[in-house]
Amino acid sequence: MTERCDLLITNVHAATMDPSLPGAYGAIEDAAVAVTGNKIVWIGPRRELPESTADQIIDGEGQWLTPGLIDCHTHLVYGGHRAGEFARRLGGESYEEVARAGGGILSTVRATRAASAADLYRKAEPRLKALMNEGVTTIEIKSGYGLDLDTELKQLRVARRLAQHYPVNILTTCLAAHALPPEYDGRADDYITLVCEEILPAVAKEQLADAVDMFCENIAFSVEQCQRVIDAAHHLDLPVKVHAEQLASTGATRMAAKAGALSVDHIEYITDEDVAAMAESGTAAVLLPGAFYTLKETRMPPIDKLRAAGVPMAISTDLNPGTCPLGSLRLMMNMSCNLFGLTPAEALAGVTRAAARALGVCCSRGVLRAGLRADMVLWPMESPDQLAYEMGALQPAEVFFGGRHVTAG
Ligand code: DI6
Ligand code: FE
Repeated sequence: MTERCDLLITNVHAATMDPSLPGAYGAIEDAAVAVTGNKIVWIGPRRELPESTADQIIDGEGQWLTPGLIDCHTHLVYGGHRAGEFARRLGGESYEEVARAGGGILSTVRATRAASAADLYRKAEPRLKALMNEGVTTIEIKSGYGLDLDTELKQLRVARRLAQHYPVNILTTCLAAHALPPEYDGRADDYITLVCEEILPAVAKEQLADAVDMFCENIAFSVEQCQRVIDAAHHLDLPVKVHAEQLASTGATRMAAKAGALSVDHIEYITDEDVAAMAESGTAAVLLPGAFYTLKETRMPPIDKLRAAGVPMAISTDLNPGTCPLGSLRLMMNMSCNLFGLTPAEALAGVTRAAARALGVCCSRGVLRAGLRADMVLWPMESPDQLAYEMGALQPAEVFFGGRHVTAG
């Protein structure tokens, strides 16, 4: 019997990233991929392809096919910019000093509160497109530059609206516990009460967030305050993620792991016990080398220990106006190798399979496998190692979003 599918791609090499296949890339040389609807229905060596007919057949011309890239940690909906702060930091002021002087996150909060939803949408579009143009098919977007009910809702609605207009999956995260708004100065516990009792329930009621995040750091919220946010999120059936131990060791990672968090992000200052706790809970590590680079940090996340413990290591841009105004996930792959010592294959896993884990969507994407979404990128390259190595000239030849061919470039 002849199988029928919507799309058949032949004459490609597939970097499936499927850990059940041999090799770091789970590579299938001279592969074929069959797609029906928005899913992969068959993938394997071309010579094993069952006799098939397809509405559309694409000759991959010997290029490489990867899963669509996933940027699992961004703050790409915001008002204003912080080029002035960049100059101050170049002049010697630290990120913490700028933040404590009322700049940093709070300056973006002022700009985001002042912006209309239409302004925020227009400013976010080129950031989104920059990521999409390099083969990103799933993007997480956080709020956290509102710090009041209306502006948090405004940011999340803009993120949801982007998803309606662009061929990309957008997952949204409420990061209302990002910084203490000026009107709550000296009353952090009261602000956390507002987050738990008003902002999160309103966000959940409108189904505006797929997860809840928090900034657990000496310049932001304490472990105790973050635990309250976690409890409130769980009460609303929302999974949690934590910005943890970027600037100091705080215990945030252990708290997050104990709560079964999807991910802990940054984690430059984690200890051996933290790594063990993550391995036990299945919490993913999200490495953000662009923020490390921008802040000229010197303390590295403990990559060897994470690797040895089998903790999934995702890589993301952290795209935001303060610590990583760098809208390129491919550049982050390169930085994760050069700055953190990941292999090129770990870098690709970090923006596919592990990033899907960090978002809690690994049952639907992140590897090329029958039954998963046909989010795929065809790259004009001879080796998948080139993805972490070669910036600029190497661009996707084709991007498929849920089996649909979307214009690349
Ligand atoms: N960690 C970060 O890297 C960003 N937020 C956070 O909690 C930085 C946000 C900013 O500086 O605007
Ligand atoms: Fe962040």
